[in-house]
Amino acid sequence: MSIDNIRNIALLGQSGAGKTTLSEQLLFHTGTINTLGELNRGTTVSDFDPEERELQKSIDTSWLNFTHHQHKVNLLDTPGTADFIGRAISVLPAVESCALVVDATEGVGNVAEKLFKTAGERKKCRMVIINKIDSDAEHLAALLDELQTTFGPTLLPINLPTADGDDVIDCYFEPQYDRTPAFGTVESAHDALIDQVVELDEELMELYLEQGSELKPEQLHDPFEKALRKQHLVPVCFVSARTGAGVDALLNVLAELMPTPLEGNPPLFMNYDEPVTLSYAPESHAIGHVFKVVIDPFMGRLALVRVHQGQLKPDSVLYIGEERKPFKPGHLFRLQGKDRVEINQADPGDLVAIAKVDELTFDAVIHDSHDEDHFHLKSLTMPPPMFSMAIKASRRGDEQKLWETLDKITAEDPSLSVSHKVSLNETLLTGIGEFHLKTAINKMQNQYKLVVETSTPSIDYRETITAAADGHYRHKKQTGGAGQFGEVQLSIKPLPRGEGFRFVDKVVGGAIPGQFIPAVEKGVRQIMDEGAIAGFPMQDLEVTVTDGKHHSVDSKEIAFVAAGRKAFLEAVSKAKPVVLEPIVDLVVTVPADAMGDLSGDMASHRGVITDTQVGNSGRTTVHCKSPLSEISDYSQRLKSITKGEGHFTMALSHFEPVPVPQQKNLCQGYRAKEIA
Ligand SMILES: Nc1nc2c(ncn2[C@@H]2O[C@H](COP(=O)(O)OP(=O)(O)O)[C@@H](O)[C@H]2O)c(=O)[nH]1
Ligand SMILES: [Mg+2]
Repeated sequence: MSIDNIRNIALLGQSGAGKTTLSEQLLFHTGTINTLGELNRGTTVSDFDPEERELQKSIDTSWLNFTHHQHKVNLLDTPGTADFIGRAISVLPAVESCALVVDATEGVGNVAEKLFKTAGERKKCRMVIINKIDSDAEHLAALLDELQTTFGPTLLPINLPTADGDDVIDCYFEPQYDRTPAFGTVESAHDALIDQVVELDEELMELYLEQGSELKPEQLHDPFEKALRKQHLVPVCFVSARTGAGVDALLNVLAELMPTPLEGNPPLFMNYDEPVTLSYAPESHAIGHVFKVVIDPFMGRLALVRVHQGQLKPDSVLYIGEERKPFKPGHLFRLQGKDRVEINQADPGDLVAIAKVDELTFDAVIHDSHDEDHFHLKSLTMPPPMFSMAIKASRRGDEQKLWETLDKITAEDPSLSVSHKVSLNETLLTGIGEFHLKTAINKMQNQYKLVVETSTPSIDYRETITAAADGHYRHKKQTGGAGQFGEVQLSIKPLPRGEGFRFVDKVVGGAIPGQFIPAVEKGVRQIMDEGAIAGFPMQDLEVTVTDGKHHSVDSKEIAFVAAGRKAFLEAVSKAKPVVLEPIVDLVVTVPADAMGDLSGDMASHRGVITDTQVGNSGRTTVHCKSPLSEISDYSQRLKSITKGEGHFTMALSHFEPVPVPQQKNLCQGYRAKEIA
């Protein structure tokens, strides 16, 4: 397949905008499938995963492909919920262009907005597809205005819907001047497009002034691509994925106007820290990038690769990054949803799947020469993970399986990760939101048949003191022959937040001999780690050893460790100790009419609103500070406040004392046994 015939396009958009339905229509209209699948029967090509069939929405990206006018289009149908945004962003390196699908009845949506802006930052050529014109043709003009306000005046229609929403009218290829669209005129839409395209090309501008609007699409092709590349133009199309209206016109736009791999902006490859330019000549060294890993519980692992340079063949000898050991793909596949078609080579610019190579992980670069050992793609800005859940196997003996399954689950999703908290012996699964984690756990249970128990993770509390105090302890033991003796006098005082721990030795005259001071510090540090009042690590205090006593025979290290611990515990008990809790900065985006409910909810969960910004399109961005312990269920709460329209991010801000009632709860049951 010649590179000029390849198009790689990601469909982005809010969940429910109609991406999956539209993908099905594109396959149907190109004769790739003979019948249209249905979402509510779970028969679409794209939403094939059992979880997707049950939820009736996409939770992962699928790769589909079709041919139109001899052009081969690889289409990536991505998910559009906040929890799965990572699975959409992570496939951007595979494509030149992104098409944002907008629901005409709902507007663009905040996840979609974020995705579209991310695509812009990643230098993708972009277009907008306004879907569902069958159900709302009246408000389309206002919607286009709103989109232009959000994304800029470079959004220009390439066709316009009819008033009944049954058809679209071409304004570019062969403008149908005699037809009347639902809004605007074909002529003004056509002229606005041409004006925009010729703006970047002086020669063409002159020609345009001579020829007027007689310029043919062929003359305009290269400047059109340039305008897309420079993000000077974002064409807009109208469709109904339900009725099929506008789908043929859209196919022409995708195949004829969206860029080939050569026409799009080049991939952001680096060699060490230096940007590199690739060559698309077929004889160049092969370079591919793993943009996605899919693991089927029965069929095993598949790595989806974008070929950026050279060719891949089943018997190519390939290296992964800096690895010395080569591998051969064995088989190469093209995917249509879950179906695999074996192919005998993958050409530059195309996508390909490689089966059963465990070492192929997301973002890996494969190549056939050591010259490219240090090639990597400029890293993506992924959404920050916000939620963790403690997880363990319910059945004894399943621990190994738990680790293997977690490994598979996280391989598929770059925004899921696993960590182990040694102090609490907890395995934590961390992701974007609650729904994200729950979907992963469902998959572990349903598809991998692993029974797991989950709990809300332990919050990372701390302890500190709020006053200065002294402590004293004499450790004396007489067991059989040898005795133990050590006596410690110390004082403690609070340090500013974030200062950690300081230990000062002010003992004079050898009251405690120098060699035993480290033993005193060791005792104090043990309590710093274990906690004095509630079992959490202590921070932000200074300990000064002021005096003590020793015994020439019975003084040993162990005696001073014990005396240090207990003198410190006594001092802490007098120094008004408190438990500190993590406070996070939350940034929440909600429809303006949800503001009242949002602030009520914040107030009842100890949250404080610090700033409010009213944005375009009726959305408001709210900055808040909230205790982490109060927002483990925030995605649920926000969903019910905003009917699913809200979206939030969070990051650690600082530590603050827990209010008195919670303080008592936390300290209950934890008894510093050693305080006499
Ligand atoms: N009226 C109407 N409904 C549509 C259209 N396209 C999709 N839908 C419906 O919108 C819902 C979401 O569609 P889906 O394809 O799953 O959206 P996705 O989340 O963007 O993939 C489904 O109920 C579809 O039947 C359309 O053109 N018109
Ligand atoms: Mg979908």
